Amino acid sequence: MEERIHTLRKEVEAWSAGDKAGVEQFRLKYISKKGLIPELFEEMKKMPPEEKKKVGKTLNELKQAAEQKLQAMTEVLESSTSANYDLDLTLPPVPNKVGNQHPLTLTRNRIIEIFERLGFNVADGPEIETDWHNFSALNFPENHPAREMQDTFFIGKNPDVLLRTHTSNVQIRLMTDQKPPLRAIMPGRVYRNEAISARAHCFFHQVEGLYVDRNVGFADLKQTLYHFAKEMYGKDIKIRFRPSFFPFTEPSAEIDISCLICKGSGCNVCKHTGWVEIAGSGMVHPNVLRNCGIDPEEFTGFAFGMGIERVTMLRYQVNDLRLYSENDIRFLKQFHSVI
Ligand code: 2NM
Repeated sequence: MEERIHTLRKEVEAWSAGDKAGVEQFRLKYISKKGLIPELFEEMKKMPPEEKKKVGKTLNELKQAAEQKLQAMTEVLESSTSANYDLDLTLPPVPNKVGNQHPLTLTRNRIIEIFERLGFNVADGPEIETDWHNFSALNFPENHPAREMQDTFFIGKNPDVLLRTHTSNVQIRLMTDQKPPLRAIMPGRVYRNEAISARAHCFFHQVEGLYVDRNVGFADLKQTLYHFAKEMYGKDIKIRFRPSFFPFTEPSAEIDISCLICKGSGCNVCKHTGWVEIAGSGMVHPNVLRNCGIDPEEFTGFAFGMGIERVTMLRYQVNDLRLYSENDIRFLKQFHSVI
C-alpha cells in the first residue's frame, strides 16, 4: 500500500497538463469519485486499525498534494489564457472617442481644398469693420437699404463701425494692400440684423472669392465655378448663370445647379423649378477696382460669394439653419467628411 501511494505521489507531482483537457484528465484519474485516490481510501477502510492510522496519514498527504496540484494547474491555465487575450494582435483596436468636426467646418474645408488646387490663397480679415471697407469701397450708394439699422449691426453709436455683412471687406483689404495678380478666397462669419428662423439667422458663414489680373474675363468665371460645382456636388450636375444685380459687380450673375434631390424633375428643395441657387458672382465693378487703387483699364477681375450654411444644407439635407448653432450633440454627431 505504502508503495502504491508513493508511486502515485511521484506521478501526481510529475503531471504536466498543457491544456484544459490535460487538467480535466488529471482530475478524473486521481481526484474524482472513481479516481485512484478515493479508491485507495476505500481499500484503507478494510485495513486493521494500527496500519490504517499510518497509511491514512500518507494517503491524506497524497490527496492534499493532488488537490494543490489541480488548483495550481487551473490557475496557470487561466492566467495564461487571459495573457494571450491581452496580446491578441489580430483584435481590432478600441476606437478613440475624439469627437467630430462641425458640418460647417467640413464644408468650409472642402470648399478651400477645391479652390486651393486652382491656385487660390485663403485670406482673412476683421469681423468688426469700417463703413468704407464694408459698403463704400464696394460701390454701395450712400442711401442703399443694406446700410440701414434694420439690416446691419453697428458697434455702439459710431455709424462708421459695424459688424461686416459679407466677407467682401477682405477683398477690399487685399486689393488695397497688394498688387494684382490676386487670387484668393475668403471664408468667414458675417452678421445681419435678421429675425432668427429656419431660413434666416443673425450670423452665418460665407466663402467669397476674387481673381484679379490682366485679361480676366467672364469665361474664366464660368469655368472656375463650373469646375467648383462639379467637384462639390458631383460630375453629373448641370449649371446655369442667371443675370442679376450687385452694386460691386457688373455684369452680375446668380449661379444655379440642377437639383441634387430630384435631378431636375421638381421637388420641395428646388421649389419645383429643377434648379437651386448656389452662389452669386460677377465681374468686379470698375469703381471697386478704382476705389482700391487698381487701374480698371489695365486689370479686370471676377468675384463670387456663397453661403456655407446653404452649401451644407444641400450636401447633408439639413432643413433648419438654427441647428448649426444650437450645439445639440445628436445633430453634431451625424456628420462625417464625405470626400
Ligand atoms: C458675391 C456675389 C458677387 C463680391 C465682389 C467682391 C469685390 F470685392 F471684388 F467687389 N467681393 N465679393 C461678390 C460678388 C460677392 O456674394 C454673393
